[in-house]
Amino acid sequence: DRRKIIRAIFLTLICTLGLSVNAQTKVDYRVVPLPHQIFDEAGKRLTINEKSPIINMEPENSMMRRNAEFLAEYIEDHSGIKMAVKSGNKKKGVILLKLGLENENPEAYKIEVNNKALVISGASEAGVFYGIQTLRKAIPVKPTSAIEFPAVTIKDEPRFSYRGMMLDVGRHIFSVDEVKTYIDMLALHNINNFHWHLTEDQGWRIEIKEYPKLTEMGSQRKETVIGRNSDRYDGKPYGGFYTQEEIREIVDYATKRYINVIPEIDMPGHMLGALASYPELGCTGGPYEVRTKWGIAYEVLCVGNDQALEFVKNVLNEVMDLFPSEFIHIGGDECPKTRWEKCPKCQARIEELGLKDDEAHTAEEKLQSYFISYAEKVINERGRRMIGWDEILEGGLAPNATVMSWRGMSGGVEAAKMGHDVVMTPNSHVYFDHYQSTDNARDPLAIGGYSPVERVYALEPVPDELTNEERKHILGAQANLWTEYIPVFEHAQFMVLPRMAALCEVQWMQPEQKNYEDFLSRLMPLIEIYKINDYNYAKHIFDINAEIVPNPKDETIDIYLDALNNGDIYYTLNGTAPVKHSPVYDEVIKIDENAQIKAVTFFDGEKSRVFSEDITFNKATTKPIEALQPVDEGYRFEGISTLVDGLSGNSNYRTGRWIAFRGNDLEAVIDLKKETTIKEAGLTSYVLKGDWIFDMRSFTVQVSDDGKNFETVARKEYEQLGQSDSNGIKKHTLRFDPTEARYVKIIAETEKEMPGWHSGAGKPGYLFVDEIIIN
Ligand code: NAG
Repeated sequence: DRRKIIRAIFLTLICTLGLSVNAQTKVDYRVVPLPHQIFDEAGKRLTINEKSPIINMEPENSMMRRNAEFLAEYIEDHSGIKMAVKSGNKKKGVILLKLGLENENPEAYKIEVNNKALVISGASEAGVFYGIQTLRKAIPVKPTSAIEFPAVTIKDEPRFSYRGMMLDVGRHIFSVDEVKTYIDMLALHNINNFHWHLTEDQGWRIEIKEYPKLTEMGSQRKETVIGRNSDRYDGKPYGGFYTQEEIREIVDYATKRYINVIPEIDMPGHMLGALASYPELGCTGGPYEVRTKWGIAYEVLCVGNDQALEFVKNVLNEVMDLFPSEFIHIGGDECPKTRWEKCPKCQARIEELGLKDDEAHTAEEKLQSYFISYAEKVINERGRRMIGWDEILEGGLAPNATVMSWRGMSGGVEAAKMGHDVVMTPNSHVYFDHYQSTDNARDPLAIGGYSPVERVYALEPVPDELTNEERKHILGAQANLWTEYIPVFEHAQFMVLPRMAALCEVQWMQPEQKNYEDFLSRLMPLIEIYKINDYNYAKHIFDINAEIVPNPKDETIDIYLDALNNGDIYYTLNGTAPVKHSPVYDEVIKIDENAQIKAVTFFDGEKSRVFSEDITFNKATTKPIEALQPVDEGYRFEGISTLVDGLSGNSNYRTGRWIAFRGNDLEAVIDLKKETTIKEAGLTSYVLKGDWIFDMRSFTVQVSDDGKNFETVARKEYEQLGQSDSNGIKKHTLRFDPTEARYVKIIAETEKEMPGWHSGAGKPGYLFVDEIIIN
């Protein structure tokens, strides 16, 4: 009858509408990190809705029960669909979670979807959890009443067993809830080790019952320096710590998410929090105060003092009571030996142990090694393993130590060659306190450095130079978040997201499967998950990406632009703000006179940051240039042509705008391509003495008309830098009588031996240079 027909039409309508809604909420298994194998299966999709339960097939297993609850929570967060969680061993139900996957890797999992069920099986509970993470990330963030899963088989397992992320709570502390959120962020990225840096010069943050003053006094500093160790202080007391109860709560929270918490008690340097509380533990006996500025302090633990060793033993034992972690981190970084050299107790200990300077190590370095081995014994006695920063190699490595390589990868290589385990966390790639863009003026103040998402992604933790046997010692990789310049949690999130997404592909995926472009496309849905969780993330990846290259053939500076969304890019060349009726970029922009390029794109209705760059021409710009002595390998970037690319570097020397010379000199010849009248030549350098970057010692300009015989037209020598000479950008310009030249040679001598007052005394300094100016 008519009513039936109308109802039928109505139902069909609803269904089609429903389907079209669902068609938009497309499940995509290509998530971050990309699963190892995804086999698209022929066959019908599986539809789930609120009537489809999640069934835990291991009813006796509380971890599995919790896994099922996590999945239900995630599905509700993404879609609004509330699914019941049931236990049972009956093969009924739509999503089934089970153990028993046969795989040597305990974190392996498999997902199988056909039109009857979705089964996640794991080699362990953790494996099931990672399957759940993959499934969660595959489900789009969009309210809906049903989700359709294409038939598939996914087989996945991580490359590395150690996938870490560090958080420094010494410089700035974060609340228990914030730390839990950090742990949630780690779980989303399949990270399984949370390295918790709990003690510092600027604050001791963990309650130790036997030493109450550590938190009464050591957790409080009277004020904090403003900016990068300016002479000004904020006058505001700052402090805080975690009670043992809170620590237990956090460890439990992490354990439920298959994250091991590695506590770090940083020793014997970075310990002013402890020394301020118990001055008898230092070489001079104090008084000490909790440090109010950043950097390295001379005051360290007195290793000649038995009481100090007793302290270390007791603290480590209480720490091991709180943290079930196999690895216990003892720090070991940046411990100056100044006090030990003068301290009678330390010298007596050196004597007693018969430690002597030799070619490789000083007696004080060996004293450090003695101390670290002592800590290791305390840790090993409880069946745990010690891990420390790569300085623990100095003076000889403790017998069972694992090394966390932060000053590049060389410490890790050395340790692996000695048969020790290693975690790679090089500050060249994964120091998340470093800048994420070259446009430092528009980013929040950071410690320095430059590690954009792409550089993080490029990290390969296993160095080529290792043999197959040595490679097995590379347990994995970690990124660190030091928080000197990160006072609040939203800022911490901004520093780690989305760099953590790039990190997790380094940690999880096989290197041959990694692909940065592909990663960026898969990152978008992950960012939707950041959004629903209110995670503050950095948006630099949406910025315009520019490649600016000098083209000596056409004598132009060529600009190539692209943006993540492949959307239109609008630009101007005269410094005015680009708008939607500005020219649209469609092919390389060729610049042959001074210009200020600005460009913008639009993304999801949002405007990207305005890209802006000044290009300034002089007679050397775009001209062929040849280096007669090599550029330093570590700071080569695009090489010598950087000096004639029309761009100038800012106060961040790692962006690729500066190149460096070390050990040899800058010696380069520029071909002006025709006889040209010139009367001045200039070169810009960048000085940062603390980072071993010195200025040039002489600057010479020579000219030639055949490129073979050069004649000096100007030369200037410079004094060695003194301790109080300023850092920063230095312009060196030499003027001379107008002369005709086809070729110009620029020679800048580097500092061959850094002065006596410097920590690198006697070693060669870096010379960082940028634009050559010839007029
Ligand atoms: C290093 C210090 C650390 C500091 C960080 C800043 C290590 C192992 N030590 O100098 O205390 O916060 O760099 O990037 O990284």
